[in-house]
Parts: sequence; structure tokens; C-alpha cells
Amino acid sequence: MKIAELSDKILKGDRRALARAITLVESGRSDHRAEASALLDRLASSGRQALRIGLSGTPGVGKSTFIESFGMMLVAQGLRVAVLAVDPSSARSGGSILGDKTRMDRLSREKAAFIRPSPSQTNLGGVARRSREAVAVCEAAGFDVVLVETVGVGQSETVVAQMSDLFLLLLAPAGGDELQGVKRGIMEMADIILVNKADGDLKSAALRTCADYSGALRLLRKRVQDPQGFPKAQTVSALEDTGLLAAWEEMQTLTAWRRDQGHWDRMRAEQARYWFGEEVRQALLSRLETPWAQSRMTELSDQVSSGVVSPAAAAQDLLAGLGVSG
Ligand SMILES: Nc1nc2c(ncn2[C@@H]2O[C@H](COP(=O)(O)OP(=O)(O)OP(=O)(O)O)[C@@H](O)[C@H]2O)c(=O)[nH]1
Ligand SMILES: [Mg+2]
Repeated sequence: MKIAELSDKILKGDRRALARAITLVESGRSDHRAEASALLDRLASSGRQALRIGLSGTPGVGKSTFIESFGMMLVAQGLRVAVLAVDPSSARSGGSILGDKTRMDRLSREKAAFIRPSPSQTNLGGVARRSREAVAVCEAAGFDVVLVETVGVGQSETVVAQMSDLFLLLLAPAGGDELQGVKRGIMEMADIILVNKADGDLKSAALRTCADYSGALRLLRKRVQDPQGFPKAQTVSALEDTGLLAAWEEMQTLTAWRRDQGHWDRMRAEQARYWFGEEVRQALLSRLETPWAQSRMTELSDQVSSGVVSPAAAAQDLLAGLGVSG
């Protein structure tokens, strides 16, 4: 299919074209990359914008359950929802894909929803770029909300935050009164912290945990993109569908304020800057992966280890060979 035709179909909301386009942006083949670029350029001219919501949380906190319940609530409001995932490690034995197929059973059967499991890749930079492009394709296809899920194990939160308008952190109720080991850097990225599993026996622990995080959030440095009262913590139960509407209302309040104050556009502009830098870095790094570069690197590192050349001189030598002056 020609790129122009594919693009037209996506703009009309054709799901097969959408799935096909995402496969294209996820492909590593260089001819596919060129086609993907051309497609993205065309799609960008639609000017459509979705609310991009990043969602992070440790394994088992309830991300899939939350996305299913929250997604169903949005669909019930007449919104179209796309769900994508950024998975930093392929070591997760495809668990996210199999698990989500069953846990997002209701949502996956909705016409107004589109769920795309994460591409399995080891290189986070590569996955991140493709996911960002998949977000852009979903936007052009007319989805109102694009949810990007990542498992909170480190680096991946940053890249997901960089492709989101809102970043949600899902936490579980803490046992006793100890705060969970949430890294400060991740707390600082959150717009709304949702303490999940606020039901049954866990409810009081969830309320306590939520109060603890509300306190912790107030201690963070104020960000320009936040109105009074944000970032905030709330309790939800993805299982019992409680607190989801309240959370959605907070998201809308925050989004409306940011749009009104110019932060929405400014944040997207800064993200574009970030992704430009990432593209350059990824392109340079990929040049180290060619067979020539790999074998030259082995040669030179042998020379360095036997003391024939210095590390700096060897690096210069390699870079010169790559046509990059150091
Ligand atoms: N009580 C209670 N259990 C929940 C809730 N949400 C999820 N769970 C349970 O927690 C377990 C993990 O839920 P998932 O939705 O698979 O969690 P996840 O964060 O997607 O996990 P990974 O995909 O492995 O990272 C399941 O047994 C869910 O039924 C909730 O609101 N309340
Ligand atoms: Mg999951």
C-alpha cells in the first residue's frame, strides 16, 4: 500500500491501516524507516491532538486492571481510547502481552478502543522512539485519549513522561506506615499519584498511603506547569471501579488549566526538543552496531588493553573511521 493511501485510511480511522502503520513504525528495516518518516510527516499535517496519558507502576500494582476499568469508563463517555505499552525489557517473557490480552478483555472488544501490546526489544531507546511514533499515529487516527503504559523499573518512566501530557503513577497500599521505595525522581515526574487497591481489607492502608504521598508531594519543589493543589494523590480501586471518575475529573482540570496557561504547547515543544536530541543520540549509537564498527572496536580495544595505544587515541581512531570527528 502506498504511503498516501495508508495515511488517508488512518485519518479516516481505519483500524487495519492503523495496526499496519504501527507495525511499520516499529520496524527496524531502513527502507521501512524511510516510509515511516514519510507517513508521520503526512499524518502530522492533520493537526489532531489526543490527550496523552503516561502510566507507570511496579509489576502487580494493577496497571492492566486500571487501564481496563479506566478505559471502559472513558469509552462509556463516548471517547475513543488507544492503549500502547513501553516495555524496557524483552526479558519479561511476553508476560505483559499475554496478561493484558486477558486482563483487558472487555476493553479489547470495544470498537472505540485500540490496544497494542509492547514491541519486544532490548534497547529502550529504540522502543521509546517507536512508541512515540505509535502515539502520533493514534493521534492522527482520531483517538481522544492515548494511554501509554510502562512497568516502573527505572529508566522507562522518563521516556514515557517525555511522550505524555499527563503522567500518572500507580502505587499499591503500603503495609504499616512505611513509605514505599519510590524514587524521588519518579515522584517528581508524577502529575497525579493513584493509590490503587483501595478496597476490602486494603482500603484503610490505601487511605494512609495516600495521605503519606500527599504530604510527600507537598514537599517537592513547585513546578510551573502545576496549578494550586497539583500534583496530588488519590485513591482508586481498579477492581471495584471506584475513584476513577474523580481521577478523570482531576486530569481534566489539570489539562484545561495547562492548555489555558500555554503549558500544554510549551511542554510539547520541549518534548520535541528532547526527541530531537534522542534521535541524534540513537542514530550515532546505531553506527557502533555495524559489523565493521564492532570488529574495529574489538581490534582497538585489544590494542588499548595491551598498552599499544591510549584509550583516547583509539577512540579518535574509531570515530575517524566512522566519519565522525571527535
Ligand atoms: N484488591 C484489588 N486488587 C487489584 C486491583 N487492581 C488490580 N488488582 C489485582 O492485582 C493483581 C495484578 O494486577 P495487574 O493489573 O495485572 O497489574 P499490572 O500492574 O498490570 O502487573 P504487570 O503487568 O505484571 O506489571 C491482579 O491479581 C489484580 O486482580 C484493585 O483495585 N484492587
Ligand atoms: Mg500488566
